[in-house]
Amino acid sequence: MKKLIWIAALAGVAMTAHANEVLVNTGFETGDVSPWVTDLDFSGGTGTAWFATDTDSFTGKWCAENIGNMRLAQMFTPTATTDISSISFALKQPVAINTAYDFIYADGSIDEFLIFEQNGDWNVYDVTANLDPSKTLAGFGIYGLTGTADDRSFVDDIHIDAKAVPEPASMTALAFGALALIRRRRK
Ligand SMILES: [Ca+2]
Repeated sequence: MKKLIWIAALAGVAMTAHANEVLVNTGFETGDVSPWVTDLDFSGGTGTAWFATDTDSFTGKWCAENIGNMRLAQMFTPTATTDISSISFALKQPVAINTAYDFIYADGSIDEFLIFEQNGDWNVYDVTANLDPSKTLAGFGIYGLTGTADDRSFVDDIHIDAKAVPEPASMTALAFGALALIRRRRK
């Protein structure tokens, strides 16, 4: 009985640890933003592109920082939104949160959403519900801001979790099970 409880506990841990993470370097703990890139700049050339910093973080030691309004983006293996279980990120803008994030779809379209918040501290946003259920997600982007007394933006723990797919071994087991059923029916 004790063993069973342990297995259940371990399974629970695995489920919350982003086992099927679509993104790479989700928490910037490499000390670098790569393979994230600063791919758009609406700061008129006055800002500082996204970089890794250990002066602040939501978890771990590092996060990504931007001064000005630029987009931090990462492209990945296109994944049907119906295969995505959750998408979330932690964001902090010292004065007031006033930003946008992009769902970059495989068909070339971009859905942009705005966030306004007054507390100026770290907040976690679960934006799963905004995914278009008819599309395939190929990238994610998030923006900094301009026009406040402190135009810094910090992001951390950007997660896109895919739904668990059966492992090849269990797929084979399923296939054999199906074959056995078919054979039984034919008899
Ligand atoms: Ca981190």
